[in-house]
Amino acid sequence: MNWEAILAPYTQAVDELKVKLRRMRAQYEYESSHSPIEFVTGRVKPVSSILEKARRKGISMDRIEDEIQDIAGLRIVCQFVDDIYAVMELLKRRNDFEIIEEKDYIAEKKESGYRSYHIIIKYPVETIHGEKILLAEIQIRTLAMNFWATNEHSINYKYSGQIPVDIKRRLKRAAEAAFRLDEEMSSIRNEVQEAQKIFKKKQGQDHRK
Ligand code: 0O2
Repeated sequence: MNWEAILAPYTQAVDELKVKLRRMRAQYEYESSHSPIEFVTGRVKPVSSILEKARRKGISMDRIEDEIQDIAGLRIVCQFVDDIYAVMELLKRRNDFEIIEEKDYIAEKKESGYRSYHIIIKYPVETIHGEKILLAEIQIRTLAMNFWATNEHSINYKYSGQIPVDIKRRLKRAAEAAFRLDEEMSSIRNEVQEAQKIFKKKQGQDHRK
């Protein structure tokens, strides 16, 4: 299989979507209002991970692009849980892609303790052979959820998915601690935001000195 050719439109989609989603944050900055988006990352799934997922899920080579929905993956990280739903509203209003699936792993966390909001979108890219509509996954999560998921992902990789029981238990406890952190921060959200506004204003003043 010519992976370079297959993945080229996905690389294009990730590049385009990173720019578009990052501009959303920039627009809030121009307007000096709180951005529900803290930062945006994106990646194209490595070929080895695509093949591993296909093998694990029994997906044949000719079905990979239809059934592996996260070959193009974007991640939007927010400060507060409410921001996730604000971002979802913004994404639903857009005309440049269609949301075809929503998975709320915040309301219903995964067995591992994983929390995040996922959407699958249909996104059109312009290629030299015409338009290609492909699938991409956008994960939306808080900084605390991201911290947990990044660490759990590394541990999972280290143990090839067979995490020892004791570490699994600790990870679940850590997931609950991250959840409580999000709850506590939400309860003092106004304080945090006011402090950040004051800090930003001061930074602006210092910059002009
Ligand atoms: P990557 O790129 O290494 O992160 P699945 O059957 O669960 O593998 P499915 O059905 O395609 O996958 O969709 P799901 O579970 O909605 O989303 C899969 C992606 O969500 C994963 O991608 C992770 O990025 C993230 N994710 C889901 N569950 C967990 C979890 O328990 N821990 C962590 N850290 N991340 C999770 P991949 O395929 O792992 O790829």
